[in-house]
Amino acid sequence: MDKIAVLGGGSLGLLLAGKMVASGCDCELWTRTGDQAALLNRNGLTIVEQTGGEVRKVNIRAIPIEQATLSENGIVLVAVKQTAFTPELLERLAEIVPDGGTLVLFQNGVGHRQLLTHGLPGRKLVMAITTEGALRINETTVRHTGIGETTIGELEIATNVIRSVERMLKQAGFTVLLSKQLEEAIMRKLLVNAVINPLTAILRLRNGELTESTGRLNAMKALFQESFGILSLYGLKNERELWNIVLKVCADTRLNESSMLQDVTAHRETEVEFINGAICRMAADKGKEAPWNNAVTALVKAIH
Ligand code: KPL
Repeated sequence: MDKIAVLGGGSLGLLLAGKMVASGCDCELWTRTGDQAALLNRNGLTIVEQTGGEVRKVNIRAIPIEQATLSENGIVLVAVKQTAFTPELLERLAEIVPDGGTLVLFQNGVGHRQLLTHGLPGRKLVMAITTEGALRINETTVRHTGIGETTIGELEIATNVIRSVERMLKQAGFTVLLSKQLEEAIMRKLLVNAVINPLTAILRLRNGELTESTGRLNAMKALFQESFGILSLYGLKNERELWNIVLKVCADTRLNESSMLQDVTAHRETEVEFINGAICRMAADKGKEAPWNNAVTALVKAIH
């Protein structure tokens, strides 16, 4: 089996790496800081399950990104946010990931595929769209706050790589779907994030609390309708089904703090520019207005 690594010691990175190691996969975790790697190597990684509160500790091999290496056919699950793709990180990835290596991209929003296609030519890029809920409690502990689904798909890639990523994620207990209709899956996830993430961040609510009052539901609906209207100009269909999916994600991840709320609480830069900001740009390209998306983008930036 080719080497597999997860890049990113945030909530999703800890969840992916922890579950894969727990399922017997030989996977290592690349962190951005040496301190986090040292803590994980010393104390192990603790996963707290939402259902039943089961706690599992796994022994994980954590490596600071400066020391990471990858074999020729290695696979990296990239679980850092888009805001982390600094020129330094891209340069480091270009050194580590050889031509022919595979990067599986778990970012929210849009724009990262173009950035990495340009920044890391010759590498295979697989898009992964996930609705798993995860909350980082501290540098070595993650809570699995919502069971979701992960859709993975290909741009230009041999199917056996996709199959081996699928197999490893399934073995780790994740629900995985394969799709060739990636554009659609990306837009569907963009819509879910465009509604849930900024509103939970601005109102400081957990995902489940968003649907608990008429006022909040009205705001969700307005943001949803505007965003769907814009994305429908790019081919997105099934408005009613998608509204139900937004509500279902809130219910399934009700205890989760969205990644955007986690970012504003920790005073980190958010992905709003790649989610609602991207929808504003898509609207402008079609000569349309996007007042709700403009407003939430400005408000989330104002908090940060
Ligand atoms: O993707 C998410 C996020 O927080 O970024 C959801 C699915 C909304 C879970 O919180």
